[in-house]
Amino acid sequence: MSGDLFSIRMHSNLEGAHISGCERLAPVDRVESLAAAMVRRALQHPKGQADCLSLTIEAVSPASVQTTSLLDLTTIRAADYHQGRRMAAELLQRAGVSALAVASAVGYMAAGAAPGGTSMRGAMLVDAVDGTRLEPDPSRGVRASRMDLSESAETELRQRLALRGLDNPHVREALVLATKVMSAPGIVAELCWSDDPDYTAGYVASREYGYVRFAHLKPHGEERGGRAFFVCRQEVELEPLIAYLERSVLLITEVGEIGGPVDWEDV
Ligand code: PML
Repeated sequence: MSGDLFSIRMHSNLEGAHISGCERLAPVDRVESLAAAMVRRALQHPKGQADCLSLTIEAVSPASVQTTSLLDLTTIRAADYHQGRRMAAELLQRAGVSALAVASAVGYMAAGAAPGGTSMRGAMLVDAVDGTRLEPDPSRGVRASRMDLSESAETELRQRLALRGLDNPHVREALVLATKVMSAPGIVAELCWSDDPDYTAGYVASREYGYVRFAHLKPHGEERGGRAFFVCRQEVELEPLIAYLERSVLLITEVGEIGGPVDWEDV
């Protein structure tokens, strides 16, 4: 990726409820095609055709771009979502999240974390010790934003994911987002499962274990999903943390390991 970058961000709603969102960082010659793909995606989403979508395209100051390496990815075999959630909960605790905070986040996500029991547009911020929710707006949540792969890292990642049968937008976008989240000071771990009814997978991300995915973290057909970012409040103030997640610009230039499916005992 060369030249100045643009941040291209889309989010869409249907009857006031969040449907989809995505974003890229790209040089000017790719802006038009990426923006068109985002509009197509909002209009062809499995949750329904959006009736309102917003697209933001803005230049990014070159001096503000930080670079990093992608988290390593591992898949753990899970027979069903009950087993997947048990293993995800155990992994979160190994990463430093209390059992209380895990139970709190899983409970909110399973019930629909936005007011009215729908999925949030962004993520919950959850205190990693006592499980309280910290995000200022429980409907919008906090969005990890302004991050992407360089073109060469994207090519490399797609080749490595394809070898594992994982080269799809869910995995690519979630891995990039989790990498940004785990680069934030004061974040202990992240839990996510998809709000796409046809996609049952989810993951736990942490600095120690990387991006660990489970094929099933929810039942098929379930629309309630989302993200919880677990925060160590002793390490960080909320305002600068949210500013970092939403506004700092992160370009991922190196790809990590893409490991094959393993059993829980091998983690
Ligand atoms: C989403 O796209 O809605 C979140 C996807 C999370 C899991 C992605 C994966 O399969 O690793």
